[in-house]
Amino acid sequence: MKTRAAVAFAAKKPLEIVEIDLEGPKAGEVLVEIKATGICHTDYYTLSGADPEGLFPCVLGHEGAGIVVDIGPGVTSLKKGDHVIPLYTPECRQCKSCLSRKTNLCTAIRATQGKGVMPDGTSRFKCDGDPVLHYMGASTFSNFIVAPEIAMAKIREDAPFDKVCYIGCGVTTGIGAVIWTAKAEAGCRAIVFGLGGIGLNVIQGLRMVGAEQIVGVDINSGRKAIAEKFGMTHFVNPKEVEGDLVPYLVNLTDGGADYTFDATGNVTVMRQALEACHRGWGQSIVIGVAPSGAEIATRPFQLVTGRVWKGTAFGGARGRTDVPRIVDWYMQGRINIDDLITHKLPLERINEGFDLMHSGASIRSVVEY
Ligand code: NAD
Ligand code: AHE
Ligand code: ZN
Repeated sequence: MKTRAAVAFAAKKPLEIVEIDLEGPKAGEVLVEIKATGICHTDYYTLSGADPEGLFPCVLGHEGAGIVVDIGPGVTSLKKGDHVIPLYTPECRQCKSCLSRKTNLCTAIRATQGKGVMPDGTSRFKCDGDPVLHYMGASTFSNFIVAPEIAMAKIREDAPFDKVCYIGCGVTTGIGAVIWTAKAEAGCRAIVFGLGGIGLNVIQGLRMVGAEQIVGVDINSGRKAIAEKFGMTHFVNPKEVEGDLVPYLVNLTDGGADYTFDATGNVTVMRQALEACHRGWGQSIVIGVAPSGAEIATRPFQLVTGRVWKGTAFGGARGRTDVPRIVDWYMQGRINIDDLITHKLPLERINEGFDLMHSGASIRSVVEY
């Protein structure tokens, strides 16, 4: 069949809207009509050439929602008509990682997913007869996709696609980093570095668990009002702090935060986030994806004296289990997604979504098909 997609033909080039060919689902795969997709910073990271796994040509996009329109042989967990959110972190429930209960990083299809192909080693997309690669097992910048059934969360049918698509990455990553990775508790003090599409969801996760102090740090003071709406109690613009940022934050949090979160992808900020943790127990959670080759540093003394450095992918969420629950939280009014979706675009204008992100004008742009 044909599908309309925004194709990344090369790094650093605008996406091109073209009609490409999509082969039907093979064993264990499903065909999904994507109804809406969010534009995440990670899509730009790959397009910019900073991702060591970045391959071209490919169909980017990893934050979407849609409807199953066909199933391949052997598919048992989904049927035509099911509403789904594609998962770049699948959940096979059988691999060593899934069975360990210690991580959400399912390994069942990671090797082929990282090469931009389906588990049989081939791509379902073609343009003028040449293969076009998948991205993060999702490729939600295409109106139709094929993906393994273990990489689909089945969700309730009354959930609006143009809102819950954001649960496919940003919402789950931010809230999950608080509740599953940090396991932050009521009454804690926390600092969130970067108040964008991820950091604002960290803030709402902290409010959900009952954090007492939620400090937001961003070089864009335009983020203060929206962050306050989501639960931030104190705002800090590093450019307006006299002297070093870390002692300022340690003082503001009465000796350092119980939990800090990097949602910038900047390794200097990651160090500040670790060092702003409380001596003895503070935990710093790395969410941001740093450019290829970047490294983190600190004095080992920071760890010797009890600070903990951790990272999180997809907020530690087990997609098929946890994503439908987060959709329920949205439908019950327990989390706010609507106010973070600042822009809606048709596929033809998808490149504007990246411009809006870089200028700081948008939190999340969503493309509706
Ligand atoms: P975004 O561009 O919407 O937001 C980033 C924010 O950080 C902006 O508000 C910006 O002003 C702020 N910022 C930039 N430099 C700063 C600095 N030096 N100090 C303080 N604030 C600074 O991006 P996003 O969509 O929120 O994504 C944030 C990061 O998280 C990206 O690196 C993205 O790739 C990554 N990410 C990781 C996961 C995961 O599973 N680990 C999932 C999604 C996104
Ligand atoms: N391909 C990059 C890594 C990018 C990365 O860390 N991706 C996160 C999700 S970001 C979503 O917006 C992730 O889940 N990583 C776990 C995994 O297995 O990829 C690189 O540096 O190679
Ligand atoms: Zn993302």
